[in-house]
Amino acid sequence: MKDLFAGSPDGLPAPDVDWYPEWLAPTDAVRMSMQLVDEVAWRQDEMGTPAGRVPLPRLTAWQGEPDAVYVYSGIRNVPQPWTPTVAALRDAVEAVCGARFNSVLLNRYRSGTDSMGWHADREPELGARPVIASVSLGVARRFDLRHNKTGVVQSFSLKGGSLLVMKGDTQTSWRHRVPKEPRVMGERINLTFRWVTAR
Ligand SMILES: O=C(O)CCC(=O)C(=O)O
Ligand SMILES: [Mn+2]
Repeated sequence: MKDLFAGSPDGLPAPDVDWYPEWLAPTDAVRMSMQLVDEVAWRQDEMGTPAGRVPLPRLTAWQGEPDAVYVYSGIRNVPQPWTPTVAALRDAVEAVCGARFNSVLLNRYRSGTDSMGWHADREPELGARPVIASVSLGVARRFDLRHNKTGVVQSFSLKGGSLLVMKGDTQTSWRHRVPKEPRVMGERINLTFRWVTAR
């Protein structure tokens, strides 16, 4: 058990993340969110539940290189070509992370009642210890990371212009979610840049 808590000053496990709360200038963040609303082919996907197929509580899009196909929540995502604002963000994120990304999942939370449930990004095509770079635009939303073994939760407020880089064992040892916050009114767009190995 001791190893779990190594390197954390308060003795609690901590996710392996790099956090840049003010990564983009506020004016750039606002401009980019407006551009993304227009230039991205947003779609309403469905997910299977015991009660049948229901719409996902958010809009999504997938962009990347043509061979970066991957299956997410049972959905086979063939990427759309990079659009200009997404490609610009990809280049900037690659420079900060010192890593390459060949695809991005975009999520558009239309209001606080849109959300994403607990999950880890553990698809085989992402590899064992993926670097996933998460850019947020628009209104701030809570992002929870929960440690699998201890149940410890670390929460972030992912405000517009922030960058959260998840790496190391974050996907194998933790789950994450964007909970519903019914009082939040505005829109949020999140981009998670990934490297996908073609199957
Ligand atoms: O919207 C977020 O901050 C999280 C998105 C996410 O977890 C994902 O795309 O897998
Ligand atoms: Mn995720």
